[in-house]
Amino acid sequence: MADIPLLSSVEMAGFVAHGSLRLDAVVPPDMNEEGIEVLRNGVPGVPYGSSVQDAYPDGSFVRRLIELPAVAGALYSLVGPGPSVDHHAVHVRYPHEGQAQPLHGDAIIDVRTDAFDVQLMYYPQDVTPDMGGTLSVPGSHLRRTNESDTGRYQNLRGQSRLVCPAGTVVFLHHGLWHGGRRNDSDVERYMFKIRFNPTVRQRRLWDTSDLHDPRVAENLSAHFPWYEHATARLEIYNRVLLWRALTGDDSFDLEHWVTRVANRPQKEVA
Ligand SMILES: O=C(O)CCC(=O)C(=O)O
Ligand SMILES: [Fe+2]
Repeated sequence: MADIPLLSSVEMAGFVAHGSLRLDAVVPPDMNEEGIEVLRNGVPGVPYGSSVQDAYPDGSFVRRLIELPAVAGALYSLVGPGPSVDHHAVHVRYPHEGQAQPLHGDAIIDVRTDAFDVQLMYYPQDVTPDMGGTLSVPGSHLRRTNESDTGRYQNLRGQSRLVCPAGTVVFLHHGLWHGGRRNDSDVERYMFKIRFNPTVRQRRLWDTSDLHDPRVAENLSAHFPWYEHATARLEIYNRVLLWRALTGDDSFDLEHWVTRVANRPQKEVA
């Protein structure tokens, strides 16, 4: 995969900790202009499990979007070659609509620890602070909740309300808590989302040449302000499980937490 820029291990570790990866202004202005029109006109649904080739014909806007090198490189690093399309949707936040979408995860029931789907979110316009950018809660993706169970939470410390330049693409782990915010501006805010399912094992699909860079462990240890003192350790624990699955290195650990819990000696006393 020499022709697309793959993520580094440091970036992958950042994704495993945050549950998202943001690529600012990676879509060029002429495509963004076209993109707004495409989203305004609506993008017809495709059957669950469609291949990218079937869902988005060669040369179509969406196909060109996901073939942009930075987008293709990130997608390959996260879910590998040939992902299938779970579903896609155009999300519009309307001017002065008066309410936000409740916080939610898009997964209904999903307890996988060794695989994940990603959601590509594409913003063709500049998203200013009053336009209802997508709110997300860093580090929430491994705290397993079912879809809208988090809807009662209004604000969490350290939450991130997206403000971004036109042409920004964000990749979300399927479990990340998020929701469209209230649009207090005069313009419609557009976003196009595609959920991708991996069709290969998600193992060392990125550029692993920096696998032992100390920033990998540093990124995996990231703390987020909304975490409880004790339960925060469970987030780190779950990240270690995911990192082990992604790298195949079952000796990887942080603070010996997974090692301790994995210790079930089979040796009998003689
Ligand atoms: O509009 C947004 O920013 C988010 C939309 C969304 O998450 C959804 O409808 O599932
Ligand atoms: Fe959503």
